[in-house]
Amino acid sequence: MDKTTRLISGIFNREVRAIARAITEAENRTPEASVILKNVFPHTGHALILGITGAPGSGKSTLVDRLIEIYRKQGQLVAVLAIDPTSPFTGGAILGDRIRMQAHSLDPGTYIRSMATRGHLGGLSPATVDAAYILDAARFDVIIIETVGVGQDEVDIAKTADVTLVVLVPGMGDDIQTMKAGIMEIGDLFVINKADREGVLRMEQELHALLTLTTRSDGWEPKIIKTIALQNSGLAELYENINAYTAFLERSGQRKRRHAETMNQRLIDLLQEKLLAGVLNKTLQDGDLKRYVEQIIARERDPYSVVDEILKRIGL
Ligand SMILES: Nc1nc2c(ncn2[C@@H]2O[C@H](COP(=O)(O)OP(=O)(O)O)[C@@H](O)[C@H]2O)c(=O)[nH]1
Ligand SMILES: [Mg+2]
Repeated sequence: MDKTTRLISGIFNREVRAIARAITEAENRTPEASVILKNVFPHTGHALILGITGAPGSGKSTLVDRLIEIYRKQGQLVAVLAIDPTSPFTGGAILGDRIRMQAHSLDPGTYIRSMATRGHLGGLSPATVDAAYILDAARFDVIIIETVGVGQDEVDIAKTADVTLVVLVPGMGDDIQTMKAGIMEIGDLFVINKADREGVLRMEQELHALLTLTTRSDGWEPKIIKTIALQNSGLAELYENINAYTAFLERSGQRKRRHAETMNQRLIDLLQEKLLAGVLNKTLQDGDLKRYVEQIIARERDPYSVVDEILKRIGL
């Protein structure tokens, strides 16, 4: 058996080292990752993918911690992918998450991994989706993806997850105003965490007013759940509402529809990634891009003809 084949069977046997190694390969976009994912993909589609997004410090990790407890009590296997926008090695938040989740990390029924974002481009890195497939194939029942809700990430998470929780805290009225437009389609459930703080009622009213402004195309009415994650309060209600939403997804046929959308997006993302890498590899030498940029700045050339010229070289 070669190395990659061993790694693949390690994933199916839920070996932590094999899983960790495979996710690293995916992050590095290696040829091995491609082999692993091709073998793993047919065994996916069983896990519940739970997205949780919100501002830094809103209590996402604390909520995740509580949710792990609930799912583990039901005998479910839980994996967490924590996406940190800063460096995964220097981010203080991640260190805090690690310490908090340490108790769980000793439990073989949970797997916790932090991952970097795509960097300046923002959004979920393609490796995050790959990691979710690897964990799904390892037969984790629930995969929780925690992302910081800044711009593109929260839109991406809604496209990837079966259920998306948007976490807010009292006193964030201005923030929901700016989220206004997309908020309904992004959040399936809205969590007002830190409900021990002042301004909960006002927050709830503002959010409720926003949610009643529009109706969702799937007919689901997003619920608002108040929690105090620190005191484990409201978590049972959150869990019940997650179940109510997944039941709705099945009943209404929306799960199938969303799955089709997700796969469509996945195909486009992969194609985009491979095409760009292919074009850059095949047609450009070191320094070419920089030279083009200089010519464009000097108005000797325009970006439109440069792109046409590059594509022509590969027959497009
Ligand atoms: N007062 C209060 N503090 C909380 C609550 N939930 C979490 N926190 C605290 O808020 C801080 C940030 O929590 P964390 O889970 O790391 O937030 P994240 O950045 O969204 O993952 C931590 O100090 C938590 O202990 C809550 O319900 N009430
Ligand atoms: Mg966190």
